[in-house]
Order: sequence, then structure tokens, then C-alpha cells
Amino acid sequence: MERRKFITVLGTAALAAPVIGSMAACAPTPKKFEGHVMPDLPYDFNALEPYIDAQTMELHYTKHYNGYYTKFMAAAEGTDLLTTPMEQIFAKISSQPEGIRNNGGGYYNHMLFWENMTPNQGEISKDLKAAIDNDFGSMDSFKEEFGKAAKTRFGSGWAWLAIDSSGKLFVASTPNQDNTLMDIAEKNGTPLLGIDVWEHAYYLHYQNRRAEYVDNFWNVINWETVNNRFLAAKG
Ligand code: MN3
Repeated sequence: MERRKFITVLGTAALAAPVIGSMAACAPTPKKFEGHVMPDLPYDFNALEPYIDAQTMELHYTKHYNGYYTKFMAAAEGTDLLTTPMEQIFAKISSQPEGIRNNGGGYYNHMLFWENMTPNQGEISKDLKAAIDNDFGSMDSFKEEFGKAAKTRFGSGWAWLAIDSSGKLFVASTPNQDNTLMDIAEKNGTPLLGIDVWEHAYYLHYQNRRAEYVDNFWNVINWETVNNRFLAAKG
């Protein structure tokens, strides 16, 4: 199957606009912000089989994800949101319209999700493993708590491994396209690992068996990206 590419060009006027002064220092921005860009999927649609099937990946990326991104960009058009990193937008999401919250969340959450997965699973870093042991008791306890959050989220949403401002790891679940960076979240923190439990993420292959999809997620986790996010968040 041919991999589809989406090339997004943000206007140079938007790129040249200044970052809003009062918000510039309040969120971690490891990479220089160069506008909201829809990233390529970092692997082929069929790369995560048998755990996630090619048709699901293709529809998820080209239809659902493209939809969130396109609608977010349309809603942000003409506003300073175009030059504001998502982390800073989420920190004040309660002051934004629903369309920004839902589609901006969808845009950002999936970006994490695509990068969270890989056909070539690496090893969890010693530091992250130690933090998980410390904050959850053991890797098994963490997996159980994360799995429970994903399996019991009512309706559509996400489950997360996140890290709070004191450096403590926690598991959370958010509805719809919310995430733990949003000021409306029950608990705030930087997401390190997220699983999409909307039915569109698994229904073609797993039908109503969300638990099986969640259990299989452990086979496709890209620990390198989780490790990197952990290190960046710890500073
Ligand atoms: Mn989705």
C-alpha cells in the first residue's frame, strides 16, 4: 500500500508573527515552533499488523486525523492561535470555543499517538522504568492501571501516562479529544503515552472488544518516544 503524504504549507506571514509575550515562558517547547503542521505517519499503514490493521490505520490517518487538523486550522484562521504552540493553547483552552478544543485536541493527541507506536519496539529506559516502579509499584501495576483507564473510559476518549509538574507519573483518562495539558482536565501534566479508545481506532478489527485492543497496544509501543518525552518533561 502506498503511503500517503500530506504537505502543509503555513503562510510566511503567520510564521513571522511574534509569539505572544505573556505566554512565551509558561510551557515547555523543546523544538522551535514552526506552525501547526500535519505530520506524516512515521510508518506504513500495515506496519502495526496484526495488532492494528491497515484499513483502520488508513481511515484513521487520512480521514479522521485529516479532519481534525483541517477543522482546527479553519477555526484558527485569522487568529494568533496559528502562531501559538498547542501546549500554550491547551493551558487556556477553557477560554476557547469548542471547535478549537475538540479539533485542536484531536490534532495534537493523534500526533502523540502516531509517534507512540512503532513496528520496531525498543526497550524502556532504565530511568523511566525506575520512575514507573517508584510511582506505580511495578510495571505490571502501571499496565493494569493504564489498561483499566483505557477500558473503562465511557464513550470516546483517551487514556494517558503523564507526568505532573513535580515529576510524578500518573495515569489519567480524558473524554473526547481532551488531554492532560488542558486547563479543564481533572489532573494536569505532560502526556508521555496515550491510547485512543474512540471506536474508530479499533472497531473494524476488534468490533466491541476494546479490552483486546488495549491489551495488544503493549506490543506496538515506541518506548524511545516515551523515554524522550519523559526526559524532556523532567528537564
Ligand atoms: Mn482517533
